[in-house]
Amino acid sequence: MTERRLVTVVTLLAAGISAVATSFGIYATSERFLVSSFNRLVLEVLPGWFVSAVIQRFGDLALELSLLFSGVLLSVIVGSLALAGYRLGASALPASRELVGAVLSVVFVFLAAYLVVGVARAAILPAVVGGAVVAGFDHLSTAGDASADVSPDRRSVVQAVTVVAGYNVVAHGLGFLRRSQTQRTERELQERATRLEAEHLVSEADDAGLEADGIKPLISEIGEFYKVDINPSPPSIDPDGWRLSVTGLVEEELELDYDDVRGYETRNRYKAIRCLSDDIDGEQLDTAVWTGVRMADILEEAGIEDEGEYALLSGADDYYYSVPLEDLEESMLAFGMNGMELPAGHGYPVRLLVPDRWGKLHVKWLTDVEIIDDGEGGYWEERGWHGMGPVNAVTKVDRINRLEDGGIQLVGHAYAGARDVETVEVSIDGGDSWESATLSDPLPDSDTTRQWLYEIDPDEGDPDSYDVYARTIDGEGTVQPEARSDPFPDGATGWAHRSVRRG
Ligand SMILES: Nc1nc2c(c(=O)[nH]1)N[C@H]1C(S)=C(S)[C@@H](COP(=O)(O)O)O[C@H]1N2
Ligand SMILES: [Mo]
Repeated sequence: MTERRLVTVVTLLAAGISAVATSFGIYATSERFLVSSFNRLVLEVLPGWFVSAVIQRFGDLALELSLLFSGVLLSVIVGSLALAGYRLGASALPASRELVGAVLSVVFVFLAAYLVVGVARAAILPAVVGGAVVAGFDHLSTAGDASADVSPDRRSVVQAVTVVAGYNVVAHGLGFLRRSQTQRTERELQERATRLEAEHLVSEADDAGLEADGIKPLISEIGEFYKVDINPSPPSIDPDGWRLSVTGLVEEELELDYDDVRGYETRNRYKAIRCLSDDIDGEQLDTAVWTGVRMADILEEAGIEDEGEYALLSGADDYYYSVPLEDLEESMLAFGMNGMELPAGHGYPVRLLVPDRWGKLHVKWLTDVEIIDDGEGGYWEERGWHGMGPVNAVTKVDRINRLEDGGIQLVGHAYAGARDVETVEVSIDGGDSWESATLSDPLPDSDTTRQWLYEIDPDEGDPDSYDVYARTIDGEGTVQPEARSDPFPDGATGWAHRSVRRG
């Protein structure tokens, strides 16, 4: 390469890279950064199969790589235009070659940049810098001689390159600083908004609740929420090393890290969980506000193949369940509970929530989702339990309060899965006659508990003790079955029963 040609290449690259770096320094992550917009154009031109293959192979890195590629390509294009503009201007009016050349160079780069970003303001400075660099190089390499044909002054060019390199370091540094700041603020803002919303939901539930001594709150505090684990202590999981893999009968296997999972659209929802081993009078039923993402969004990204019918869900403790995919349509992967990070005991970093199903399907410390064609059941089925279908309705009595006016107040809560509690009925005569209890306002989400309250006004003619029953009627009009059964193997059934003294 001759020295002149070398100077041409250096000029071209210096102008192009500096123009692009200017845009990066100012606009960093936004769409106004020339390379962001240009990269979109490049991705549109490339064949879809190629783009998705690269993304599959390189993940997040693919985006960085394609930005780098687009950045280099755009620098060369912009540099060439800057140089072409300059040369055209310079040869048109040799008398004032530097001025006219620089102006035309700026115009060329401006037009190209404007075409790419579509915002005139975002094209101005990169164009000015591009034109200035070309003019500067030309000025230096021809200094001391009016003719453009002499050999360039090597030292001047080296100096110019140093200046341009310094400028690029500063511009890139500024861009990267902005980029990391914006990313951090965006993430913090989003997290804060989600946490605030969840906290707001917790306090809203307070307003929906009834006031009575000893009544179980609609939302259980984290320390009060029941726990059932197959191991004495929860597996401790480092979120940095944790991965959620989606494999099996999918079009594209996924391996998501914690940030990936949190990157899907976040939702908050109220939801109760009840253990299959919960007795009619047991305490393994609680409601919380959960923050997470929709399982369906993740499965959609993976793409379920036609034969895929079930999802085999495994936790880090080797606990597992296989459920029909229909059951996961409205299910959620939760990473937050009552506005806090999901606690270790409840499945940190991520647990499953399945509407209308027993707690056992709510796999904690989830690590694997494998799409399979058959085979329902899991850990407890191997131990003789059943209950893959909807949870049973249940009515709990929390407390019997003796009021000052002589009245007897029964308070409790009820749950009927996603059918929801429509009415709680109380009988004080052994089930002959029934009256509706007062209910707490329904929470805005289905699959949640409601509190109830019922007052007996004892009468002289009443028996010494009341034979009290309480039962739930769900949103489909189904009355909670009367027959008593133990939790094993299908979940407890039967009305709540108390014998309550009159005085
Ligand atoms: N990985 C894992 N997930 C699990 C369990 C478990 O032992 N390991 N227990 C299940 C059972 S039987 C129930 S009732 C619920 C309880 O959830 P909680 O402990 O958050 O209340 O989690 C379910 N998910
Ligand atoms: Mo359970």
